[in-house]
Amino acid sequence: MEKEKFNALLSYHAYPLKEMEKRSEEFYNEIKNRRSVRHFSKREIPLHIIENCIRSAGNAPSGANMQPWYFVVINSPEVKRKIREEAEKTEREFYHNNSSKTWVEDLKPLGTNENKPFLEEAPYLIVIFSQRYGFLEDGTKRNHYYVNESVGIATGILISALHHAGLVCLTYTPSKMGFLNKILHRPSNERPFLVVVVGYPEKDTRIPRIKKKPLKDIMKVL
Ligand code: IYR
Repeated sequence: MEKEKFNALLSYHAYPLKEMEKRSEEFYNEIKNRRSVRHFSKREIPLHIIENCIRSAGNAPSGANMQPWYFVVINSPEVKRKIREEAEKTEREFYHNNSSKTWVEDLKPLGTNENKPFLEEAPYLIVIFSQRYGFLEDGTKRNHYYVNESVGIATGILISALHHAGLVCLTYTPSKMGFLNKILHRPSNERPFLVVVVGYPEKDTRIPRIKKKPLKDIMKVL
């Protein structure tokens, strides 16, 4: 290892076991209360809170540290309206024409349909793009690696950061997403990955009666 190219890990902080146990439990107790919400209050949120959450997401690990993500934050009513219009078009197709019966059936417990008023009601939409490749200074292509894994991890951190800040969100995947490049003027090396709808929950909002799998069903120790 060429030592001079590496830094000391000054930011690492070890805790005594008792403290670690407590912290892991506290984090679980906080994150287990995260729920996706589909009805948002129109109350605005200062942009710098969103910026901090995206800074957290941008700290995610990624294949060869290529950081193959881009976040478009939308507060403009006009842009939200365009997104809603196009999203509802593709969802009408999904729910009424094209799609697999089983898929639509599997969504019944969530109570979703082709109407997406939250796209205009929530104060922010964060559209996450994944970059299939990047560019060097001279314009030549630069490979990106494990793009979906990397952007998925960054998205998970973003969702956790929003929840930690006291906000709610919805991870929304329009049935077809190509229109997002057009409306948001993103280049062809970028693919829409996910829309994160962010805000405060609407007063008395309801959420689906769903359960998370218990630990015994999601892990084993060898
Ligand atoms: N995009 C549609 C359908 C949909 C698909 C999945 I997978 C969900 O978890 C929820 C909905 C919609 O958002 O209505």
